[in-house]
Amino acid sequence: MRSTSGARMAGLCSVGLGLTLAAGSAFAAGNELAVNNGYELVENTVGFLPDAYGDWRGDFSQITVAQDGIIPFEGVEMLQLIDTSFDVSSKNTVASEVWQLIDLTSVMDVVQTGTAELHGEAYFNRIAGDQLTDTRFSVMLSAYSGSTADFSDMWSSGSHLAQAQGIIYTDADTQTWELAEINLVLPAETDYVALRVAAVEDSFNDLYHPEFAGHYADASAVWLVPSPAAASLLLAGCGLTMGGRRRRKTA
Ligand SMILES: [Ca+2]
Ligand SMILES: [Ca+2]
Ligand SMILES: [Ca+2]
Repeated sequence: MRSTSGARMAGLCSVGLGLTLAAGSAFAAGNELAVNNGYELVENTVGFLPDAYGDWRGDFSQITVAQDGIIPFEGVEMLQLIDTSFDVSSKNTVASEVWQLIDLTSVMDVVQTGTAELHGEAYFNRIAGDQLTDTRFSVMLSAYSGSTADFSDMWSSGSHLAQAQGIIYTDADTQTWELAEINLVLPAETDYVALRVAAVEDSFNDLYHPEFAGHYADASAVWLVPSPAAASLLLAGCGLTMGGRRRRKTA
């Protein structure tokens, strides 16, 4: 029992060290929790809602190379948000949303302390357009308990444990990408997180395809940040473990 507990704490200490080293890194290489966050692997992004990890899915959208005079923020592909539903039936809503469910297995030890803080971000850009061209985008993180297979029910009923949204209003310059970002402290009972990127009709509620004339997302990333509380907890834990070892040595 003692060795298992010690091994678990040693794991936490090494996780804490990794987080400290990653702090301040722009793209947090090696700690990225989202899959295909730069949309460089072409996949079908159209469906109702995802029910498994690592699958971009949502409203009518596509992964594309540069177009409309817009060059991807990173790599050679980006996500185009096109309509506010995943089929052609209803356009009377105002957000084109694409989701990915985030697997927290690699950081579950930290999540279970109840102090883990996730950072979510995405870059957005759009055509210049005119006064009817929509400008608003957002990135959202939502924490859930239970199975990813139940995500659509949980989302529909608003049954998240915690949620945060970052909103950005984009400019008319196709050469610049605007960053939306958000941090969310995860309740200890969190099993998985949903990342949502969205374009929103804030200028004109178009009822016909395409509802968005040239709206894009790229570099949609999620990583764990070391909150001061979590860092203190981890440092205290590491100190206690080392002290315990020293005491045993001298005994
Ligand atoms: Ca990309
Ligand atoms: Ca821009
Ligand atoms: Ca609409």
